[in-house]
Amino acid sequence: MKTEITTLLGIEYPIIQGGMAWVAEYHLAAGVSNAGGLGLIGAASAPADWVREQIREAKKLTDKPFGVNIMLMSPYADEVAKVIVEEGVKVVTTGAGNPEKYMEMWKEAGVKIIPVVASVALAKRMERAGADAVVAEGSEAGGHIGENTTMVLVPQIVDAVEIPVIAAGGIADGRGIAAAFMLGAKGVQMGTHFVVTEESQVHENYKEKIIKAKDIDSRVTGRTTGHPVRALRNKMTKEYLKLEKEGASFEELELLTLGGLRKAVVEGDVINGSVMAGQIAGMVTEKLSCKALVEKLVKETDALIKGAGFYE
Ligand code: TUI
Repeated sequence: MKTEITTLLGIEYPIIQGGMAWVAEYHLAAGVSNAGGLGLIGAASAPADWVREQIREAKKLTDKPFGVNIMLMSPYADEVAKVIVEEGVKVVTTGAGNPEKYMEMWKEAGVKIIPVVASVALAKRMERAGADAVVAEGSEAGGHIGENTTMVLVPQIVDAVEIPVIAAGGIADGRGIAAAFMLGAKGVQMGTHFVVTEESQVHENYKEKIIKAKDIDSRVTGRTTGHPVRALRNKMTKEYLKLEKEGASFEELELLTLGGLRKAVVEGDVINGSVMAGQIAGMVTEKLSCKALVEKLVKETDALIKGAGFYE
């Protein structure tokens, strides 16, 4: 499965693990990198010293490349951007904003830069600013999302830029990966399925909630506040959406979600917490090791890409 992405990153398979807030810590990142993909540590809203420690722990578990995802709304983004350079991290991905102000510093340090984008305009801007690749994330994804689905976003971004495109949102098996390749992507980023791997440190309740989820269990809160977030439906999303319909204030809504992800991931409160997951949760039914999952994905994709003809 050699593509421009495996060559760019020095990895075996073009499968990247999403930099999920609270979820993407060093055990998971190292597990994915050791399996031949690219693991990511999600800096989320954590202080720079936490991120530094995570990077050092990951290095103890893997000698393969791994990356760090910076959530650009974080109050610590400036400091985390520097830690990436100081600790010699090979790859950075960014989310929820425009990373332009850090790109020169990262380029000088030889860090590969892969912004996550949800629009053609930002993809083009990132290419002009010197990005090595982009992740085109469709609205099937979990967490903070854009407007377009993966199916329409990926080919439009592929046509708009020269740099390789990585597809994200709604991918959890070989069929999704093969489909992404058909749309012109050179790699994929997956989050939800990696949440339920053995290496993932999230609370068992969170994993169970994903495994039990059906196709219709996904909700998007915050469309009215300009911060749309996809999560599995529960008491919190129900109350949130009711309040949103009634025209509640930004402050009132924030109060419901504040710390909600931590509550779900760490405490296992999947009733009042925010169980961020992609729409594909309905298809995630088993807990595997990172290695077993990556091997399964590669086998399934290979069979479809190299397999017998499609037509009868
Ligand atoms: O960033 C994500 N997904 C996330 S971040 C996150 S942390 C959070 N927690 C609670 C509430 C809100 C966030 C959870 N999930 N994905 C990458 C992504 N980036 N999706 C969409 C975007 C995006 C959106 C707008 C990127 C840039 C942008 O505008 C850039 C600009 O300023 O032009």
